[in-house]
Amino acid sequence: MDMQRIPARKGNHNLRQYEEMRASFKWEDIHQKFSWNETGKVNIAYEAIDRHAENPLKKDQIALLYSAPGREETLTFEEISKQSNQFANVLKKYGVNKGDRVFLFMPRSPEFYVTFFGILKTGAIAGPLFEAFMEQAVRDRLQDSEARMLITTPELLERVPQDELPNLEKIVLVGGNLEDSGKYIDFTKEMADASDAFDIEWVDLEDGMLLHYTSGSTGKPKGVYHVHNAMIQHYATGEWVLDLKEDDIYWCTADPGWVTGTSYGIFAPWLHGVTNVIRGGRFTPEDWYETLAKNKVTVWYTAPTALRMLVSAGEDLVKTFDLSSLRHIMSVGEPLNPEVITWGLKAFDLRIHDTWWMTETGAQLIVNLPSEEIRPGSMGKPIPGIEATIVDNEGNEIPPNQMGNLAIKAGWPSMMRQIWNNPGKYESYFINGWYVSGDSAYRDEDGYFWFQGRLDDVINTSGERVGPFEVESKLIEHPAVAEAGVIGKPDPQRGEIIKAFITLNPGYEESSELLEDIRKFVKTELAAHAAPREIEVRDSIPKTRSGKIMRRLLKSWELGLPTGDTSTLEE
Ligand code: 6R9
Repeated sequence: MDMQRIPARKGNHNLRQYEEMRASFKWEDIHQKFSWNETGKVNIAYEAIDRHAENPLKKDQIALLYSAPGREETLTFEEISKQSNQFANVLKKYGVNKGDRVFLFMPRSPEFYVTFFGILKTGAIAGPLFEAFMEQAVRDRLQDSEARMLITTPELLERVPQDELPNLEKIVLVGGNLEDSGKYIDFTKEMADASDAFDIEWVDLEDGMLLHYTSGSTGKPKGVYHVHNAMIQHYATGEWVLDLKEDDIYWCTADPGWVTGTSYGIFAPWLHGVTNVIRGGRFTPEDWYETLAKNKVTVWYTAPTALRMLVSAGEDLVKTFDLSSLRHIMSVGEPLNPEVITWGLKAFDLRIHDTWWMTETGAQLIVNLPSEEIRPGSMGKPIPGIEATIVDNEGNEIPPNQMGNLAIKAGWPSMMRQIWNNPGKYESYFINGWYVSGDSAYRDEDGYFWFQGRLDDVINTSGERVGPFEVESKLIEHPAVAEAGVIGKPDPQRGEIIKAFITLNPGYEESSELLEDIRKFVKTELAAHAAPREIEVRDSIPKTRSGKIMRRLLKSWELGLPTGDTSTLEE
């Protein structure tokens, strides 16, 4: 087969239909599919869960097919609906109102999904956090969002610096056996007392629903604010890109602390009423295949890092599992290597469809559609309703085959509506009516987009977005570290690894113990995925005259590349 072009397979629509949609589709066309068409009021929790629970033919269908080491459980649409009603009543009892921020900090578990929808049903804004976050990461997010309530587990509680969170009124503890006292609310006990009927808070399409914190190249992580309206695009891409049909068994491997784990781990599948596989815990390649085989997964959404891990595990392993149910695979988060696509054709006899989008975009924008030819190495084309282009630094469109900044015509349904508490930052994303992504890319004559890299210093390690500034700030909190500069270093398995350059304070000598101690410090205070895999001690860190760390220069040195313009380098 010609690796440059992988022919289309069958999808929900054929190519001609997509081309027609690209020419004439309007997002408003999707509105008719939802109840707000009549009432003008909406709640994404109703459309994703309660709507199916009200349907006699759907209510007993398994919505959540959960497994983790030591725990297997299923929940039907009716069960999630009732349990999230119960939890919404608990939240109301403790004074949660529309617009309040309620955060979730716990492992993937049935309780995560129940409490998540409970939050949305009250009209409050949900803020999911990665379970792996350590104290500093938790503090930054809860402080910035002024969260009133947090749902967590007794094990994770020690990472919540309660003294420094004046707005945090209550903490719901899932698991354990705590007496209700003062700040703590016992989940199990409260749920047992709560009614499973709840008057859902009907909100406007533009009302807030979700805050996802994500990293930029400077400053603290920023709160990307999404509204209920996003569901229009979650629904549409669920049909076009995920290719969902009602009897699908769908698995998205992403954690809900990441936008992929909410938009495509929660909303898109359940808006379509499919059975959603959730796998908790850490995985080996065997676990991945077993999850696919045992649950007879039909549609699978994963990431290049995971796929590369499977490639390394070899073709013999995949052949020992019955994966005959699988019919559609997608990837997101990092560039999808053509080698992985080639391997997918051999291992699964399926194409792997790349999808491009960001926390800020809320849903997929540039994709390989099932009925469209794939050009390995390209992210594909914009979905219907989306206009994408390449712009220069002034926001002017540039011709095909020239590299520039990937930009999207502002105004799509799932676009972020705010950066929490930071209107200036929000404005800085837009120029001439374009949302400018910060990814460099080019577009070929046929309209396929080709990713080239990040234009800023943001690191993408195993698909996780890490801001160098956060890691540098943490590093210099270590008593031995005077200054730090952090870069992403290319890595065949992880995309990039985090490499830190540091200078030491007087009185400290370089040793492998010290470097390991510094690494551990970042790991335990910030997050495991943010800990540098490599640390290099230097006499100085290159800085501009205005004192900014020149990460670009560090990177050039690391890669043995020309250093370019160093005129702003401090002597
Ligand atoms: C959904 C998500 C966004 C950044 C984005 C880009 C990179 C995402 C990609 C991709 C190459 C793809 N990225 N998808 N790079 N090919 N298909 O990943 O959100 O965590 O905010 O990251 O990830 O650099 O700008 P987020």
